Amino acid sequence: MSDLTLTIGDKNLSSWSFRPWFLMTQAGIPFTEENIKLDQPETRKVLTEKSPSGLVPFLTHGEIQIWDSLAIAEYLSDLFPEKQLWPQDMAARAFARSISAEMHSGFSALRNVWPMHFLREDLNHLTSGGVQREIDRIDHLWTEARTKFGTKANDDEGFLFGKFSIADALYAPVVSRFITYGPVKLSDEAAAYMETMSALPAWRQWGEGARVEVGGTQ
Ligand SMILES: N[C@@H](CCC(=O)N[C@@H](CS)C(=O)NCC(=O)O)C(=O)O
Repeated sequence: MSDLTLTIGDKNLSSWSFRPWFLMTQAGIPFTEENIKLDQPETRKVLTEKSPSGLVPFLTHGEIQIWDSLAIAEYLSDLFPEKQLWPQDMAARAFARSISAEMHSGFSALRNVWPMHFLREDLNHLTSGGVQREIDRIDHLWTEARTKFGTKANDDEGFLFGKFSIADALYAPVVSRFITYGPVKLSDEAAAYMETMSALPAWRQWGEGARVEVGGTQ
């Protein structure tokens, strides 16, 4: 049993939970998963008792608790330096940190108008409220990451910076939204990036977990 416990919300809906779960699973970091069902009468009480922030996700490592997806990612990067969760090249790392921070603090139109529904691929394509502007920005960021860094890396595996990194985990729920509400118009590089992400075993595993949670109804 691992000494790391990641507490998350519903797999179909909790985009913030998806990020550290996907990071740890794809990077091969062992952990115990704890699930809290959101939107239930008892959810607030459970979260208030257990979570430092009253939200999911949070990570427990012995006496230490880390909350908020980006802080969890940084903690894991410190704990497992050999996993190289940030790109090794300094310019690539600066870009990766910038786009991860931009994801973490921004894209509110996309988050509000297109909430994550991991299991759906057929929802209406509503691009009001700044959504299209944010799609364009993400298309630009993914394309720039791939062409400037990803494709130039010796060990390019199709991720934003070649090898899998925290930036990919931060953008995983966006890939899911683009599948759910798409098709969205993207550059060839960005579209290929989506294919890489959604073909991963960790992606499938999250989807299988989501399907079990909803009782196979979606
Ligand atoms: N900034 C936080 C956001 C966490 C967050 O908003 N989590 C939502 C679920 S995705 C939550 O816990 N909501 C509590 C509730 O629905 O009661 C992070 O990066 O982890």
